Amino acid sequence: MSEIDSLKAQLQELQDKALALFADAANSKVLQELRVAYLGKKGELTSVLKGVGKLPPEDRPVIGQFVNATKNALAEALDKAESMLAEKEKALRIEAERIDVTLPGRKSAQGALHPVQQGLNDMMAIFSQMGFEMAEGPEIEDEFHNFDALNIPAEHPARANHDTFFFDMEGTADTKLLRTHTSPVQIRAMQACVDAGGEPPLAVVASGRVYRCDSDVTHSPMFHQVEVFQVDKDVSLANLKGVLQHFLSAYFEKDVPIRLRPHYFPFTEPSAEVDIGCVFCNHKGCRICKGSGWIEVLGSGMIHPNVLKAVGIDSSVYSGFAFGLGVERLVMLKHGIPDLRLFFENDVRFLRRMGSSK
Ligand code: 2NL
Repeated sequence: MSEIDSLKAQLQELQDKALALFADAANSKVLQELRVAYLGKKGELTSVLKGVGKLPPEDRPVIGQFVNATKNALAEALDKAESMLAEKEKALRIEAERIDVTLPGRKSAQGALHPVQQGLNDMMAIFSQMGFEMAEGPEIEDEFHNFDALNIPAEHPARANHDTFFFDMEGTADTKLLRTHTSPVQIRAMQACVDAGGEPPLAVVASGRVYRCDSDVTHSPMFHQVEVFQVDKDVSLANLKGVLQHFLSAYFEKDVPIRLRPHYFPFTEPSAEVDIGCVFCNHKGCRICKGSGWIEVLGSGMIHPNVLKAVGIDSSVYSGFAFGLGVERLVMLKHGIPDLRLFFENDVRFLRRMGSSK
């Protein structure tokens, strides 16, 4: 075979092999490698071209045309295969990235207020609606606001160390303590009114954490109180009972019977404990109310003249009632919660069961 025919055959063979490989290329990366292998500087076509030099000069243009045709055929086939692969790869990528917009969304967990906070908010809303102004005060108090102003003298058992958390304050005259009730907030509210040159009528509801050095099944060292007072001319025990009747029926969401039982508090005179008809047996008598049909819910009374005196309100002109309640106790009664400790363990099963979106 002549030199030129052999070269033509080589070129034809190269083209046939290349076109088959291009058509089979699995992806654009393989195709790119094939482009380099055939059309690159050190590629197959270049090595065939080296044979051209050995041809007689008159044959060179003929084979030159043939080489160009092969080169064009390869380039064209590569471009075609490349765009086909690009199409295919794009289609695959779009399919892989497809989002099913009909799938249901992922729900995020919804929190809820702690049952004590919920109860506290409900109670505050009721008093707020009745016209009582809301007040807050410090949890770290002094002896005057927590005790003296409330007619609790130094020798009173409520002041004994076993009930109160005192701060260890070396070389300081003013003893600090954690408030044992929300009453000092009320004292501060009365003082603020007098200091501003004002005078009653005053109607205030205070709430917050209180602390007692006491811990067992029915007592927590920290609990919550809501406390209410009203001072004006001619405020009577009848006003107290009316406010209590409305509040307790609103909170328990039914017409609960109430009764006032004589009691003693240093800061009120007369004082009374307040019972509601037992919510467990509907006032009939059961194990929980010990057969009486009544359950104690809070303490109350007419503000002692010494308390009004301590804040500078004239007790010969003004009188007032006051009452205080334990939030945990009322929430337990409303929801039939059997154990105070459930409020502080933060077991999510309990919290979820009690949870509301309020
Ligand atoms: C209870 C009893 C009570 C008061 C709190 C009060 C406040 C002032 C003056 C007079 Cl500034 N009294 N508060 C009165 C009676 C009872 O709480 O057992 N709470 C859990």
